[in-house]
Amino acid sequence: MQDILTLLGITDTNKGTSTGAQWLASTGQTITSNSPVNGQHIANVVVTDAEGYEAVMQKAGEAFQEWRLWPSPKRGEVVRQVAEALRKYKEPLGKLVSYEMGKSLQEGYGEVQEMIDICDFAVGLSRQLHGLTMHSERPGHRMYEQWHPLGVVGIISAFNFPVAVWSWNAALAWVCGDVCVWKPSEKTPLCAIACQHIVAEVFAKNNVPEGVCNVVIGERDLGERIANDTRIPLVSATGSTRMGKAVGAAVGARLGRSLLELGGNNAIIISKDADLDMALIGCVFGAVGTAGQRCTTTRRLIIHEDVYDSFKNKLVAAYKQLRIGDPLDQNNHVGPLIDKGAVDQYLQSIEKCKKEGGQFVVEGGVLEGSGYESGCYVKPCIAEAQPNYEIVQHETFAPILYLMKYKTFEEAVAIQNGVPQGLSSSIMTLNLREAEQFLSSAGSDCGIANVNIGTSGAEIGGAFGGEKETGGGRESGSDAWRIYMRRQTNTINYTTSLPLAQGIKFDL
Ligand code: UN1
Repeated sequence: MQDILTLLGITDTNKGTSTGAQWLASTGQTITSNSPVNGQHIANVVVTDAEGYEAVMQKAGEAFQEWRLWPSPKRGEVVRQVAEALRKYKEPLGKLVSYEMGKSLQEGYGEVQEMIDICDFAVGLSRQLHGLTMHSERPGHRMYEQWHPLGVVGIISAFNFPVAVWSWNAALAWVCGDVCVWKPSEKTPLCAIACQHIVAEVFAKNNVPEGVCNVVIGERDLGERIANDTRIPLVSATGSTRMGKAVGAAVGARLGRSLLELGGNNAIIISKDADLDMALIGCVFGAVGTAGQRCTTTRRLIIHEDVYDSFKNKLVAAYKQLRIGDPLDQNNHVGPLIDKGAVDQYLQSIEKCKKEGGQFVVEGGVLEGSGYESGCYVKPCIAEAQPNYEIVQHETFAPILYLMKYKTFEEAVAIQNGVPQGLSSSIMTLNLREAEQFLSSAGSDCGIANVNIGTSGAEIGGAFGGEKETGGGRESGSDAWRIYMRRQTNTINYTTSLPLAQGIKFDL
């Protein structure tokens, strides 16, 4: 790992405040990054202090004045080169993601692939930041709309996707002409430092002004600073609903924009008309992939009574096959949770579920002994539960799967929608009527609704995000770029008189 850290510009103690090529000295305390893989200390990072934050905001403001004037295809060309650099660094960066966050190596690489893909998407987008034209009600007038850069975008990202979610925001924001200030999770600061090195090299080669790509390191107070900063017109925040409510309230109080991507409580409906073998793969990967730490993780299965027992037995058998251990070893399916705090939450949720009457058909527990020294490895588990249990209504960021039974399709949809969150949802069925009803306005209330695939692993080309307590934000593909720009409506009069709209007469 040491050679990878060196290659990615990481030392024993890293400065955590950067405007691009420059790393600013801060006097703040340091935070420590430990690997959940083996519990070992990786490196320290100096926290951004108030002065460092001001220096970054100053630079970001200056950089925006210049960056907004670059033609967007030229900005796109720089982002194309960022994608090239990410291709070059895919292996070491993917390994660092796996080592610092604990997800499987394949998923670490997959995350870097998502970064490459969004950069490619953004390059094309840089020539397609289209506005509409309208017909004026007045003769000799033309109306159209333009999309202009917005300014400084604050990006607050979570530990579970320590690099991809930032890139979904940053790649789009950059082609839109914005500059970014990134506060990564304090649990995965080294991934951010590595990305900053990779991007800074590309930016410097292209004479991109210092301050287009900034990193600040800190905890909750730094997030609050960003949320309250009127110089930041858009704050994009990914994390818990609790965090999102605080960010949304602070940004809303100053009438800024926020893009919130918060908790999910994602369900798959297993119809009696499902291909159960295919459904099994989607459900197991959805529930245990990333050790249940995706916001799109499958947390609930709503199973038709006719196939309930047979599908439950298939699940139990599949869980017995799961190999839990070092995520860097490609033979393992499930790596560790992020830290011991997450392990505690997992244990508490299991207890709570039992207290409410849940029956575990696959028992949970913390693994001990050789290979599990970090204390962060837990067993994916399955409980039979009722939809109204408090714990079932709640997102626990761990591999706990709840099984529920249904009789009618309407009942299944009601259970699926009957939680505070609204991110991702799926139905497994070969019945066209059911599939279409699930996707209709009376079906799933989530931002993502799938048929015959699981709830996780969305592609970058679609808009990503969800409703209700998930926060309503959309990022990544489709037209998610619009939130990073300001819309301007323009009306031009090319006649020799000045007629007023709505037929109003005003003679002097
Ligand atoms: C997240 O967990 O915050 O759809 C993002 C997925 C990934 C992204 C998840 N592409 O599972």
